[in-house]
Amino acid sequence: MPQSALALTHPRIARVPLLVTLLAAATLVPRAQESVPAQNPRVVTSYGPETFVSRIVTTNLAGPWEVAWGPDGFLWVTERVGKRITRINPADGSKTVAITIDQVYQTLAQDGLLGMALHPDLLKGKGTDYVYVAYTYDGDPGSGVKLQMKIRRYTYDPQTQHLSSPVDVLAGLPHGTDHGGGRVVFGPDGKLYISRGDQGSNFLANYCNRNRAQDLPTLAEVQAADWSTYQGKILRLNLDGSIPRDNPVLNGVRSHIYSYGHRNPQGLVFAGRRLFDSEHGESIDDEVNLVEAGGNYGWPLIAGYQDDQSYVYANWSASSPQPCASLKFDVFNPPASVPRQKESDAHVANFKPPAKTFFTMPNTYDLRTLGNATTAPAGMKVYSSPAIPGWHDSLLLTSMISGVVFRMPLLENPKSQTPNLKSQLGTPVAYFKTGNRYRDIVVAPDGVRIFVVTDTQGRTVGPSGALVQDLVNPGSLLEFRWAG
Ligand SMILES: [Ca+2]
Ligand SMILES: [Ca+2]
Ligand SMILES: [Ca+2]
Repeated sequence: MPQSALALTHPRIARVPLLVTLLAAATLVPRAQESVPAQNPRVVTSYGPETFVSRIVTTNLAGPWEVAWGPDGFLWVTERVGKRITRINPADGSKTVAITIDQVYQTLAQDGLLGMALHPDLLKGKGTDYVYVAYTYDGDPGSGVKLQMKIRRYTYDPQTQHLSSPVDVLAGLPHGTDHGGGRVVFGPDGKLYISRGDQGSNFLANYCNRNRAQDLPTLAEVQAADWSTYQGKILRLNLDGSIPRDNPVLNGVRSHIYSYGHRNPQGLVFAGRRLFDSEHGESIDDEVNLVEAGGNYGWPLIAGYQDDQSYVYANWSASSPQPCASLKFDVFNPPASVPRQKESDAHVANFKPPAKTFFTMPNTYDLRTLGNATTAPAGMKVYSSPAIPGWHDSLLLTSMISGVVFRMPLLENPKSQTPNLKSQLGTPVAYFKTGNRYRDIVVAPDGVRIFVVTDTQGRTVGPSGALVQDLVNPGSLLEFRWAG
């Protein structure tokens, strides 16, 4: 679900304690391709068997976007709209602001202070008490506004409990009015990985902007530090912002680009040495991908699998002879002047199909009456604790539209030559249903407590299965404690 299309609601303070979730055992069952689906799969109807007790840790967070478990036992949260990094005591919900970043420019649904990665040696006395953030800023020094993104490093002082000493790692990254990606993770190789959205190009208000998710930079662009092709990409950087010498060479050029053909990757996480992203589809096919160096993830030529189901690429910016600007955008019925291309006619070198989709639907699925078959995936973390039986080595994925967390077991690929590189995902099992949009998730070291942060506004599946705008716990940090 495109966030730019979401209607606004007034955030309000949560006032109802969450209920104990006692839910029946079942899993999501893929639908047969031949049948005509009668309902939207974003409405989850079955859940995992475990019992969790939930509570509100704190509320009144201004757009919490990233939540990390700090080495100090606090939950570190970025507030997208609040432009600050807040440390929250999980025991009592008390908040300490580590920094407010005044340079953050925020006016829309997908800009502001976004991702954050804590250095693995934070507070280990090694002189690397670093925190990396991604945020949008105004790159135009004059009166105009040029929306751009940067990656910045701060240093944490445990005495003052403040972040200071900013160092810009990489600035001048393109950012548009939609589909911003924005996750930052620290790789096991000591590199930073950044997810970048396609800026919503070829869609909604940006329908006449050519989608650049397939574009790769020239050598001259890289030498000129022109990062304009960094849309719909996963980037890989050295900690000083330079281009790693072992980044993939794409179209003859090495750049920060690690993989491409992404739409709006809002989740990014390492499971051991394997990198996964989650990204929003258009009307169907939200994806979770195993992200590999040099991989092309297909967008906008291919949505989900290369299967010609419920998606045809329509390139609005190439409309001829009628110029795109003279047309009215209609995702279901592009005019004849807009070139269309079937997925099976796309020749995509090194195409990587998704590891999992939410949801691949047959052409018989009626998008007009049943709505987008998407779940709006966001933050991901790996569950690596032995605490909850059967959960060890699972990927946890937050959903905004379905208002659940999906758990997918990480599985060995039986064809893999290398053991212990679990790169396949088992059947998703849903948990934690509330009338909220879950933006990000983290697991406490005890493996018993799982925390999620919620959006302040937007739509989610309500009790009747219809979408509602009245979120139950907007802008909150919620705890789900395993109870057996
Ligand atoms: Ca300006
Ligand atoms: Ca894809
Ligand atoms: Ca497809």
